Amino acid sequence: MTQDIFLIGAPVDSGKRAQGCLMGPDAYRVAGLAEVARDLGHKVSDLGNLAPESVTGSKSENSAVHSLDTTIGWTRALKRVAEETAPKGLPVFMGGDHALSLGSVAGMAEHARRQDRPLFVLWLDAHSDFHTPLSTTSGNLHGTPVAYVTGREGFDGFPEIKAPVPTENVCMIGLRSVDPAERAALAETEATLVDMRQIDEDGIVAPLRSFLERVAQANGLLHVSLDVDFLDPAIAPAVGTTVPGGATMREAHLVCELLHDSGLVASLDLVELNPFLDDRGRTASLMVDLTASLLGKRIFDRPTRPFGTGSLA
Ligand code: 5AB
Ligand code: MN
Ligand code: MN
Ligand code: MN
Repeated sequence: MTQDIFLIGAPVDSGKRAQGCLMGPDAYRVAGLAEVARDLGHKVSDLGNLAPESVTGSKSENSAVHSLDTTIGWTRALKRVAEETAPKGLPVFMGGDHALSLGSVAGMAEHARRQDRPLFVLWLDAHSDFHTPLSTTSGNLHGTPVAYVTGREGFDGFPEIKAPVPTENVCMIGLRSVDPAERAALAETEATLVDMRQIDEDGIVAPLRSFLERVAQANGLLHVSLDVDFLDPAIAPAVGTTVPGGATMREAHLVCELLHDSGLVASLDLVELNPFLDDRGRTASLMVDLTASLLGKRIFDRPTRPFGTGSLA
């Protein structure tokens, strides 16, 4: 299946204090993301880099929160471009830090609402990113997008989300760093939480397949958010928030291969790459390789088991 793919550069760097993610979109370009997708037969348009809308005067009750105006400005711009692009093909948001997903997922939620289909979110990350601007102690808003898109309180000044993503439609895989406030809030939800221990014990395929099965049966649209720190820092060093004990190269490829076979992916975020911290471009190249797997690159052709038929073990 070939697709119309839209590459959207989003040099968001406001979601945390350490800078460098703004170089992410160009690192993906240099690593050949567009060429790789074209070689797989897709039609690719690079829409260039987006800029944040201008916002001034926003305030948070939490004094730790920083760069609120800029992050709200990015959220507005990204929500709009996601809404405009999703009806035409597959948007790939080249980040930028994970504050990017405040806008990309909000826009996809609006797109899904207009299509009268449910949105599902797969969060591939060491972290749950379930803080609100009120609960965060770091003040770093890249740790908040899942809370925002699921409709938690505390996002004053951010665009309204008319159809928040129900928490039962969220699956997080790769978890190994969850703050106490996030843990308590997640316990009140129906989100599927797959931590590294579960991956070690049961493998990464079983929880992913059962989630994809649910998406297919609901005729859902799937947004995938891939944080570089999902991967083990030994293979993906170019990230500010490294957490040891992450996904291996093969686990990550397998996730992307299954995502491709599912035919369910409607939009993709590539986030948290900080090229300033990279080792001869290897993290950028790995992220491009993973995207290639998600877009249909395979070692050999193989019969794919259909999703949505209830036939999966
Ligand atoms: B990332 C932390 N929970 O709130 C916080 O990298 C980390 O987008 C957030 O997943 C990590 O600052 C955000 C300690
Ligand atoms: Mn994240
Ligand atoms: Mn993370
Ligand atoms: Mn991070």
